Amino acid sequence: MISADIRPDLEPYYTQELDPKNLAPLWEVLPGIAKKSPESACKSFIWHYENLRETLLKSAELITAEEAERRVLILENPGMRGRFRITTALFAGLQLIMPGEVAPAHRHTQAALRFIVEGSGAYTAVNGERTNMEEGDFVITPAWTWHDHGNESNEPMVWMDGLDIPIIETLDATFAEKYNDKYQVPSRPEGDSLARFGSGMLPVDYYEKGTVSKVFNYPYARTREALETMRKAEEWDPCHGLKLRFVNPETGNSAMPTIGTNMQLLPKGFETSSYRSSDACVFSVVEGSGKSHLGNQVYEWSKRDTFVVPSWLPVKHVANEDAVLFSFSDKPVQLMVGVWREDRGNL
Ligand code: GTQ
Repeated sequence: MISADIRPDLEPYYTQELDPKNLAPLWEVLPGIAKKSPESACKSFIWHYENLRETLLKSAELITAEEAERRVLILENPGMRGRFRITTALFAGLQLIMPGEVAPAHRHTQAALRFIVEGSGAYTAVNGERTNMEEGDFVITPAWTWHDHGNESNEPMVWMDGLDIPIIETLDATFAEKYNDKYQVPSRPEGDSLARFGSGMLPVDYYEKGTVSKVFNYPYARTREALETMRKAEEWDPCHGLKLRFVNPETGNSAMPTIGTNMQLLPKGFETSSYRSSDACVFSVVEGSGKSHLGNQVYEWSKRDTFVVPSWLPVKHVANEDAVLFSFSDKPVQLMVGVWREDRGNL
């Protein structure tokens, strides 16, 4: 910034001529725009599940899912409090649905993922098809699809929501509406989408390349089995262990256009090499325990914890026992725009 001490003569031009005309001098702000590397308000942080579970369950005594519409505790990045986001571009929260409750049907232009953290037997319905959800399942509700959630089991159910709310807000493309009923009456049998689109096959004469996956539940049983089978080859990536990304089977692109999701296996004792990338990343611990060095901080984690890694911060994971990590980020957007970068150290 050009200091008023150095160029006091510019001041009258700024205040008397530019400001009243809604004009501003770029040269005063350019260093903050063209930065050498990302300088984000986003901070690293971990939410230990055991510290928040009671607090989350208490919300059910205070407000019903129906009254809340979505009973979610937002995971707010400590560097961006009040801005309801976990990274600069993405929202995350923990949603609770108690036995017998319904989170009423609605749709919006923001796309959502659900990653099941605790419980089993609740469902999400997307465009008339229900899917039963189990721990570790990755479920999507694409932009502008009707969706409602219900819990017909006897236990509370908790999942992590990941949404592209800040991206859609930046684009000023937010639309939403409520369904004319509390929930959608199923119009397709359960498992229909997965059978048609998620079995390594597609319906004959179906050649669409949609922007979003028609598979809307990627069951953990399948994901876990894939990782377990792959491990026999013992080809561990130094930075990622074994890491797979969830894809839209029509294209091989990410399941949703704005949010990329992954599942990775780190075997007991594995230490990853230092890695960083330009996509800030949210991790949910599915199995096992370990710790992650995020910059110069160390976070110990175990099952059901959530942690966030800001853009371009070096990461190293250490697994104390076999560990499985789910993660999501805005990487697909960065790839589409051509700005995504990674740094694999000296590898
Ligand atoms: O389940 O539809 O965490 O609309 C935030 C907004 C979840 C949902 C959130 C939503 C939903």
